[in-house]
Amino acid sequence: MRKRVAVVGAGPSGLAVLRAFQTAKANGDEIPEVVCFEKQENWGGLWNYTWRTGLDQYGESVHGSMYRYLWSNGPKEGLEFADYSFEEHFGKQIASYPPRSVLFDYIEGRIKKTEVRDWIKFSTAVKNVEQSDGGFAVTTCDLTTSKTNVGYFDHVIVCSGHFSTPNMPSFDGFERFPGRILHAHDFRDATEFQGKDVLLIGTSYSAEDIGSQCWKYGAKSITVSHRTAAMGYDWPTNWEEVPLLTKVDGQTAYFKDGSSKTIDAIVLCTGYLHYFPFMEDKLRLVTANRLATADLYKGVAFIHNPKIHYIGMQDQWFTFNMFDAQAWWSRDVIMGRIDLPTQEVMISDVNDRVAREDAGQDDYDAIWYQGDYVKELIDETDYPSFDVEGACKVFKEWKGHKKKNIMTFRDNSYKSVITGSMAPIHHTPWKDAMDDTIESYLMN
Ligand code: FAD
Ligand code: NA7
Repeated sequence: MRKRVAVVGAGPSGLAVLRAFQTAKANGDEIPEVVCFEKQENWGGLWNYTWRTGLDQYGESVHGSMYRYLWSNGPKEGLEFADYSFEEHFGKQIASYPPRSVLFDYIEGRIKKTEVRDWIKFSTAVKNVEQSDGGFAVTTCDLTTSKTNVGYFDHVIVCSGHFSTPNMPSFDGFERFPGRILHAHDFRDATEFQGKDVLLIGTSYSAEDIGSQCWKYGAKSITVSHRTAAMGYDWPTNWEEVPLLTKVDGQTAYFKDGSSKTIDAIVLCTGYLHYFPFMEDKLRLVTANRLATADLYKGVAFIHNPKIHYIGMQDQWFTFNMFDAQAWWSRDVIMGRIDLPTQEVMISDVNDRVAREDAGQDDYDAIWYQGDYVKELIDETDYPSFDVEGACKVFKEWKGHKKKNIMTFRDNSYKSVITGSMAPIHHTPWKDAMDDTIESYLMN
């Protein structure tokens, strides 16, 4: 009997899994039957932009957290697929910080040329995964007909992402605040905040980029409130960093150092939860957003039932090529090319990864830690090896460019670690580039 594999989600991680199996098939190997369930109408995960927030037309929670005018927050040279370069896709080298639509085009370009779209059931949400007869019963709902179906699979690969379910703290006075309070997940268009005094809570990528978007599209002022430490960049003059919010009273926000500010809107850039309500309790990953996730052997196989794999559940420096490395490894475990050790060994692997991450001192250690992880997986599979060290160096340069000037870092370019060619400098500085269409971006 051919094995059956269920894949939850057709974002970059799910598509990496489909690509891994399709590559094996193209090499003449006999592969399992792979069925991918995707609750949206199209693939691409977060890169598949939606204007919707809250619930969708079927009453499902909206997955999308991306917004209009979003440009890559890291250089594309750090995420390039080793088996499909940007040059192969676009027919030329392109600048280093593509807008969302350009990256979406690249993601789907690799997979569009294959038969794998037929492996995906779109508008189909996975509602429940539970153990059954040594395998798994997977309950899905066809959202267009509301019909439920149960299928049986030998393996389930969870690729449902973890930047969709907001972490939503509350602060004193929120219930009476006269303006808008939203989470980064629901932020869609910075022009909404033109001429407004905006308060952001949080100091990571969402705060940095949503603040920058609001600044670029004409907010009157940006105030960023931190719990642990300020971001410390050399911000524009109408931008300030303040300690944690203590309360709001009417339109006045008060901070821990006793200072206050009049504000029009509050954006909670307070991160996301790993949320898998469709997994039965004993199969559900429970972890913080970190590089060494809890309970995943090699960052992929769930130690309490290693027939369940999770892809892309780490906090991310590396993205698309790390998902590929994980997908190839997962495929090879399922196809019997890689043997799993005893549970004891798997547990000690997880503990060792946690200890090594904890021993790191700073972001640079974190980048190299994740780079080493990507290398480790690639070495165990036939995913094309690439200069991971070079990608780490690109991330290091990127961090230097951000430190130098947070509003111009996207005007830099880097060398591809896949093809060795240098990216062009984009034709318009990011702060002046209001047109984020693919046509405009490719005009170099
Ligand atoms: P996702 O992209 O989240 O895809 C998961 C898929 O699973 C979705 O299509 C979803 O509909 C589907 N799904 C979920 N639940 C179910 C279910 N129950 N049934 C069926 N289908 C389901 N990374 C970068 O490399 N560069 C960037 O510039 C960058 N910017 C980002 C900006 C924002 C605002 C956010 C939130 C993230 C950003 N990321 C960026 C990181 C991003 O996580 C990855 O690039 C990538 O999208 C992760 O892919 P994924 O497939 O793991 O998850
Ligand atoms: P992150 O990277 O998880 O960061 C979350 C931020 O929110 C971080 O600065 C936290 O501060 C802060 N936070 C969390 N809870 C609170 C509370 N209760 N009060 C104040 N501050 C809080 O999430 P992002 O959304 O920025 O980034 C996720 C992905 O989206 C990323 O990959 C990007 O590419 C886009 P802390 O430092 O812990 O004090």
